[in-house]
Amino acid sequence: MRRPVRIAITGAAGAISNSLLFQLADGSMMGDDQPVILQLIEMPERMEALRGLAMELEDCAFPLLHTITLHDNVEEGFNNAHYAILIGARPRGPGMERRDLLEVNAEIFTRQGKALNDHANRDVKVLVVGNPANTNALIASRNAPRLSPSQFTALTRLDHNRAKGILANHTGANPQDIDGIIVWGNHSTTQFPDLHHARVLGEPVLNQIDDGWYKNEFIPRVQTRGGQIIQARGVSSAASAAQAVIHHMRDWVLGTPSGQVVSMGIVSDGSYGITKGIFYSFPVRCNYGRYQIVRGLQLNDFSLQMMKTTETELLEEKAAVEHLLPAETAASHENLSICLRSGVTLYADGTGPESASKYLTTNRVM
Ligand code: NAX
Repeated sequence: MRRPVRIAITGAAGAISNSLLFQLADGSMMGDDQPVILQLIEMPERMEALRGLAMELEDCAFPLLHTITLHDNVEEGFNNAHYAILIGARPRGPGMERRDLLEVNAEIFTRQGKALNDHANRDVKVLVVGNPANTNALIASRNAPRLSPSQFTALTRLDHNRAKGILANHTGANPQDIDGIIVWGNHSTTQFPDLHHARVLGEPVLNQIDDGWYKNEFIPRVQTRGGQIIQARGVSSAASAAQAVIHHMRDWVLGTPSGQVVSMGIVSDGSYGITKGIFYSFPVRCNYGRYQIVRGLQLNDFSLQMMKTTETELLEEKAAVEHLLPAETAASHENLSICLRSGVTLYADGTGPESASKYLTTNRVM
């Protein structure tokens, strides 16, 4: 049996976690030979609900569930975590402007970035789910100077999966026969679900669907899907979000299936002309625990315009929280090459390369 890995989850008693935790415990994310330690984090007033959820997890008798720990603060909850899934965030309240929402969440993610920096495993992989996810990822990452920006990601896989599901339904194809969908930009209504590189069974999708349907129905449907679900259900997407978290982390850790492209919110290195240092959803492939942006795609004027719109929104979000971003981490986010770290895991017991750092210097690309 392999050594257990530590997975920290904030917002652990919420709706998304309610679906997610059972999949984490049954091996869906890390594989069916990887034991897990779940470090569950909630607000103090939700600890009793969290205790109930932990009892349910125990009652499933999952062979891979090594330990569950419960925490009412992130400093303790992130201790030695190899993976951190940041779901807890403040929802928009009545009369709250978008700027207010950005500000209250900025405080939460500033603290979480610092706690990851100080307490998590040096090679922690972080996924931000709580909204506004891209900008929350930026804030957390900018507050973690010891970690590489490439260790932080934002969830746009739900948008990617939504695009695939809706397209599969429209064309009658099986979702597994569709590849090359890209979601560019922000996890918001400005995102650009791009089908120009998508194929069904190897054939370009845009040859098989009506351009009017693509531009006037498909794109807005994917962009506003979250709102449509809230309208219909009265609450926001939960099970599909949990599934997307599993897909995102499993691909990052275990690799994307050969040749497949997925969408991840990651720090921009300037690819495709996107401003460096913001968290933007790009097409990526993953292997050996690292992701790489798919390069060399031809983009037409329509795509470039759509990508610009969502980039502009992210720049506005960044401007609204600029005063909370430490100046000392600006350079590392805009010049990735000076701060990338290896993907080697350092265990809390001191084994790992740090003890041998005199002989081992690592600056491998993550
Ligand atoms: P819930 O309201 O059901 O659960 C959130 C939980 O987080 C609550 O139990 C709350 O007590 C806890 N929490 C709040 N602040 C916390 C903090 N600072 N530390 C620890 N715990 C904290 O929301 P849920 O439906 O689970 O959604 C959670 C977040 O995901 C929301 O921000 C939501 O907007 C966002 N989403 C993001 C998606 C994405 O694709 N990126 C899609 C789904 C979802 O809308």
